[in-house]
Amino acid sequence: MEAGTAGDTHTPEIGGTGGLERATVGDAGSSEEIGGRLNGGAAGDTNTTTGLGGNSGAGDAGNAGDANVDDVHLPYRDRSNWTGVGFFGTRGTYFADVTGDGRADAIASLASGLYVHRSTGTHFSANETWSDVGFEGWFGTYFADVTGDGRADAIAGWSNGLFVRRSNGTSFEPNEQWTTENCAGDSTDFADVDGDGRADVITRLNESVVVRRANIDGTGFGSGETWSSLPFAGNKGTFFADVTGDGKADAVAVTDGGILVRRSTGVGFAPNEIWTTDAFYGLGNTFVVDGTADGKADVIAVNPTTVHMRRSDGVTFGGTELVSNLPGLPVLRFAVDVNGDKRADFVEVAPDGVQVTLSRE
Ligand SMILES: [Ca+2]
Ligand SMILES: [Ca+2]
Ligand SMILES: [Ca+2]
Ligand SMILES: [Ca+2]
Repeated sequence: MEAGTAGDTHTPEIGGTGGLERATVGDAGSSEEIGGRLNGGAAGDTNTTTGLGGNSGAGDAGNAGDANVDDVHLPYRDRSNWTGVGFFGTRGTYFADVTGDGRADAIASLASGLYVHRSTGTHFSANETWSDVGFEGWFGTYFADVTGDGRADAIAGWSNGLFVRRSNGTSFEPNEQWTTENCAGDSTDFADVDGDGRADVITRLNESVVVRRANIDGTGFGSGETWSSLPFAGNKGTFFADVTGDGKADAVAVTDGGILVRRSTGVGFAPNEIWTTDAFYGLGNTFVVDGTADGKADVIAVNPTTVHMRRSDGVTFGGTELVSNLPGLPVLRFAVDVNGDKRADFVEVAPDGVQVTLSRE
């Protein structure tokens, strides 16, 4: 039996695929689905907010020097349309490397299935059907490499467990149940915290942070381990990314009073370290991703007309640098490497297509 979506067979309490979509991104559009995917996010998509950082309040720490910088040398400059036409999934739009070539691909989740447009490094190529049934979770749908083969797999989070459909490079294989535990919390993230090349599950709860590691066989998640017996949260964002460059994702809390890091030891998160003593976050988005290709994730703050970065040197985040003065589009935005040079690029899901701003040296 093709197991289909997790909702169909495993979560009667939620009521199937019509259930909640709390963590699904990009679902603002309500237009007809195929048209939405192929012919444009149109009005629906423009209602999507610029996201995680929120648009209220003060607190952009880094506006110094904008007017005098020679933008020719900025790392993020020209924007180009990688799809030519509007692209978004009514159940979610994602960017992850499902083919294993180092370039993040574009993924649209619709009720009818999962659709992939491969990155060529210069554009997203033609539509491919990777699943002819819908696949989404109640509390979240994710794309991360949990099997360790370099290809991001599809993951659906339900109250009765996590369901994985592994990528084989050309499609998502049948549904597998990887844990029977509820991994929902204040947030659920997938990142490789123990450095074995497989993304693990990180659940933040009111009183702790629980990790379930992907097993060495690539067949399931282990039981819950308490990696922090204290809560961990940033009021401007909480992230799991390798800021120290040892291959293990660390915990990063971005707050309006500074940025805290708890290093992964491989078996837990070490005590808090203060990596910035001043506020640094974006009014549009804040990302903790490697913008410099040194293997250490940096903090990138996207504001309405500027983007700033503070580089990780492995022990702290350095001074604020202007990296782009391209005004951001008021659409869903991602920071992910789409051309395989190890530097995160900006990807904006605009009504007329997916706009990419590549990073460069
Ligand atoms: Ca995989
Ligand atoms: Ca792992
Ligand atoms: Ca870096
Ligand atoms: Ca790149």
